[in-house]
Amino acid sequence: MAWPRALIFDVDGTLADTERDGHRIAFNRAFSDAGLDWVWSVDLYGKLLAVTGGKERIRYFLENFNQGFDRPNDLDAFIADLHRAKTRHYMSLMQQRAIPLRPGVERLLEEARMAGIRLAIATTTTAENVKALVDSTLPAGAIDWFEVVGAGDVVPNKKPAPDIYTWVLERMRQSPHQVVAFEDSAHGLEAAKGAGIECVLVTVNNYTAGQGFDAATAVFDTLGDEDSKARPIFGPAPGGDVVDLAYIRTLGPQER
Ligand code: XBP
Ligand code: MG
Repeated sequence: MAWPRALIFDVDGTLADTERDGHRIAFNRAFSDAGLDWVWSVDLYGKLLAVTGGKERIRYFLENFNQGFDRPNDLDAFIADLHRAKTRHYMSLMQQRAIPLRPGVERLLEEARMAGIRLAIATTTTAENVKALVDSTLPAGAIDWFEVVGAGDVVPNKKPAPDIYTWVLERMRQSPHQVVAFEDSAHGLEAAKGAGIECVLVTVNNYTAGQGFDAATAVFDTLGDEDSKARPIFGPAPGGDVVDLAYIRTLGPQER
């Protein structure tokens, strides 16, 4: 049977560099709207990325970086409200096309579609945010390229827990041995591996470049495109200049 059967993509940091100039800005706008004097700098945000999920990240901030804050009685509701406002700001940033896709993402998605390889998403962010990013960066209706979108709170435990990958694999009725996962972070890699996915390709970014990726199949700076070669950091290098299906197929079980 042809391998791989499906490609499963993380979103934040993998499809696009959304954290620093997307999510972080949206959090800060939501804080400001709520009359809070919290400002998440680029450096602080890097520390807060230790925790995935926006609501979880706000709570982690309060527990570790803002212990003096006079908490409201219903902290859960307070965080949920802030997070809803943050999602609105994030979606409006996407509508302004604030963040492009990373090099090679659209190329590989198109190649997989032409080859009849199934596509899916496994992310910690909300489904609305995924759609807003896809709508702003790919042709109209491209959200339907992804058969399954596993996002946000559909599972109780976010990455590095394997739950979101397991959820997506179950809905696709796909064995983890037949898919390739694309990630940008150590948390994402751990989640994919935890769900039994053997082939995980990592493209690092400024926030994740220093993390440990020994369990990855290969690590690159980007997937590479016509005018920007994929630079291999770890694992087998592609024969060509980009991460494409010809390269991915060499990573399949029959070749190992
Ligand atoms: C993404 C995240 C998310 C986003 C914010 O991780 O950690 O928390 O930063 O999204 P991954 P929400 O790329 O591993 O999925 O605020 O919508 O939760
Ligand atoms: Mg990510």
